[in-house]
Amino acid sequence: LSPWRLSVAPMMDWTDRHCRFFHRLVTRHTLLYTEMVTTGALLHGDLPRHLDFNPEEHPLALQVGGSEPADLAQAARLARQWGYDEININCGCPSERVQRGAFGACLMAEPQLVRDGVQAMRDVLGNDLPVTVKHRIGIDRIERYDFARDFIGTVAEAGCTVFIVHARNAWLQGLSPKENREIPPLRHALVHQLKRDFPHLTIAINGGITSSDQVAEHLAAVDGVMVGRAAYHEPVVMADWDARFWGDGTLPVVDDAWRLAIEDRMLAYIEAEQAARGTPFAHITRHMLGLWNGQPGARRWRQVWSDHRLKALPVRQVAQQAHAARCGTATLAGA
Ligand code: FMN
Repeated sequence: LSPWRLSVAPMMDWTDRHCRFFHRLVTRHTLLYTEMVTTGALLHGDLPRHLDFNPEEHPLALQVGGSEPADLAQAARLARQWGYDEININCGCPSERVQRGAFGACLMAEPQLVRDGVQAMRDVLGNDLPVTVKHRIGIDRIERYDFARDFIGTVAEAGCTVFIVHARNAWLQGLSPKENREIPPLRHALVHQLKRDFPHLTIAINGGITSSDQVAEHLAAVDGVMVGRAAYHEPVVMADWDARFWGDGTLPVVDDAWRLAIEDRMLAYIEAEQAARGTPFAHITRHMLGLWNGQPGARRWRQVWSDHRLKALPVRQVAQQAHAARCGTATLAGA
């Protein structure tokens, strides 16, 4: 099976190492991505802070934001040194901050520069780890199919064989990045067409995919599916992925015991993190708030975890309070 068959999208501020550890408990095989790390941060910043991860997180791809081939080459060296399984270039982010750095989605206007960046990274890496590109179907009002097709064609000249395509134009002006995740409309069919035109390349689709049935439909047309917000907000969406898409195990029964087992492993992880690094539990539990969604009392459970008055308590005590609240047996939180 292609490693890109199914993945969780890179999401700034969301898919940090704690979030990835949590997702890994739900799906053993799905490819996970880091948040975007800029080449500037990798050249001048605190490397362990940006790059460290838990070995459990594999398979794991590092996403970088940058455009200078020499800087991207250095990022590639670091990705290999740190033990990542893939390095991915962000050619899809429309934020103004990213545009000032001249990378992200505006790179789609400069396919030769992306090609040169990929080449520089591949010169460093050889076959040690793949260099992949995540991009949009177009920028601003450019809606021609040729634009995306020619972008891929040019970047593939440097030996990039994996393209993850967010099926929506990036608007470099007039929308916030958040708005640009809903506007303009998705065009999934365009990504399916890219696969038909590049049968030898790995083409993964991204954008607005929210259920396993939708994943299955897209896999009939492309090589892979990347899911972002749905995986984050409703982690239970990923519960059947190992069995259904990776051929591992039987479909789990997603009941209270299933949720409690994952939660229990997270509590052990939180205790270890607190002991090793003093990490406040809320930095970790904030990624788990969707775990009980759809169950009675889920909102009350979330409220306890978000209650700042409880932040000094031992984490297992907070967990108990959260479940007492969920089951309606609690008195006042913090009491
Ligand atoms: N895309 C990137 O390529 N790099 C990022 O760092 C990144 N950060 C994001 C942060 C947030 C909070 C969200 C919601 C999205 C981000 N994205 C980023 C875009 C997602 O990777 C994905 O392309 C987009 O959300 C569409 O997929 P979805 O509809 O499945 O969420």
